[in-house]
Amino acid sequence: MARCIFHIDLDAFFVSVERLLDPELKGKPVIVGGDPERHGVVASASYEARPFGIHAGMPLSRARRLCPRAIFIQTHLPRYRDASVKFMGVLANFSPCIEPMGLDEAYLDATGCEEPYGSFHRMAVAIKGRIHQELKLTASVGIATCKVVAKVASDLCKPDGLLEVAPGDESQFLRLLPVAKLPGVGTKMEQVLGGMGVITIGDFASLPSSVIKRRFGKGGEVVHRYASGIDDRRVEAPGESKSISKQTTFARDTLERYFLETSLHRLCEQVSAELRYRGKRAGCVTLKVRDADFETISHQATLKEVSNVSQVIFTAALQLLNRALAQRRKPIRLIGVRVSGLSGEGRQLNMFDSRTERLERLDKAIDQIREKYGTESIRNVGSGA
Ligand code: TTP
Ligand code: MG
Repeated sequence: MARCIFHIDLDAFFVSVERLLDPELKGKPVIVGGDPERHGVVASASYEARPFGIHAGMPLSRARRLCPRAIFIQTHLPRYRDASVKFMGVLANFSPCIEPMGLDEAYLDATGCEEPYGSFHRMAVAIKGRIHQELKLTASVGIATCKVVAKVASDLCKPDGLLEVAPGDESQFLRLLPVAKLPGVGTKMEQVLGGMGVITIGDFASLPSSVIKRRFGKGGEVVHRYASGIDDRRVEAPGESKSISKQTTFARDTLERYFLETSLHRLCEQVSAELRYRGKRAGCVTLKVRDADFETISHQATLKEVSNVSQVIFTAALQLLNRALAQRRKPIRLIGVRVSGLSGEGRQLNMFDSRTERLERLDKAIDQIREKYGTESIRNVGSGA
C-alpha cells in the first residue's frame, strides 16, 4: 500500500503569533527579527510584506529600505515555543507518527489514519480546523506519497492552503517547478545547475546521475532522486535527541575572519541556549565547514568538562575553525556547530573554577533578559580567549 504523508507548516509563524497578542498588526506588513537600526536578519515576514521582496534571512536594514512602513518586532522565542507545543499536541490527535521539523512544521504519517474522516483530504481539512480552533493560526498542508513531494506541495499552496498530489503524479507535479523549490537545492547549487542549463526540477531529474555524482557528490545524488519524486525517508518520531546543531549558509563564500567568527559565535550562543533550555550540558563540540566546492569537513573536540556555557562552546569551536582554516584555506559557504555527548546532570563542582561560574551567571542573566525583551535585545560579544 502506498504511504500517505502530510507536511504541515504554519503560515508566517512568528508574525502570526505576535498578531494574536496585538491584533493591530493584522493586515499590515510586519517583520519579526528585531530593530532595523541594528544588525540582524528577518526571521519571519507577514504575507503583506512579501510583495516588497522581503523574505527570511534578509538583513533588517534592507527590509526597511524595501518597505519603510513595515512594523518591526523583536523575536520572542518563548512565545513561539508555547505555540509550537500546542501545535504538535493537535497533530498528535491525528496520528501516532509525527516528526516535528523545527517549531512550526511537521511531517505526519497518515497511512491508515484517514478512516474516521473518509479521505486523506478530509482528514487534512480536520487538522487545519483544529489548529485554527485551538491556536487561532492557519497552516498549509501538502499531501503526497513521500516527504519531499508533501513538503513542496505545502510550500506551493501557502498561505492557508491544502494541496494533494495523487499517487503516481509525483514527477509530473514537480516537473515544471523552478529547481530552487526542491528541498536540498540551495542558492549555490541552483547557480551551478543554472550554468548547466537546468531551470526546472524536470530538467534536473533528466540529468544522468553520473554527472550529478561527479559534480555534487553523494548528497547531490539524494537530491537528484527527490527531483523524480523518489524519497524513501520514513516519518520518524523523535526519541530523546542526542545532539543539538545549528548551521548557516552564507550569501557569498568567504574567508573574512571577523565575519566567520561572529557567525560562529552566534551559532554557539544558539546551541548553548538550547542546551540550557533543555537542562543539558554537552561533552563534545563538532564544527562543520563546507567550502565553495561543496567539500564538507568536520572537526571534533572533547571538552574538559561538560558544559552549556556559550563562551566555553565558542572557545572550543573557534579552535576547531582555526584548525580547519590552517588545513584548507578555501572560501567557506556554510558553517555549523553541533554539540553532543549530552548529559542531564550538573557539572562537577570545582570550587576553584570561578571563571566558569561567572560565565554561567552571565549566560543566565542574558537568557532572562532575552526571555523578557526579545532575542536581539542583548549580545554577548565574547572574546574567544
Ligand atoms: P518558515 O516556516 O520557513 O517561515 P514562516 O512560518 O514565517 O512563513 P511561511 O508561511 O512561509 O511558512 O519558518 C518558521 C519560523 O522559523 C519563522 O516564522 C521564523 C523562524 N525562522 C527563522 O528564525 N529564520 C529563518 O531563516 C527562517 C526561514 C525561519
Ligand atoms: Mg511556516
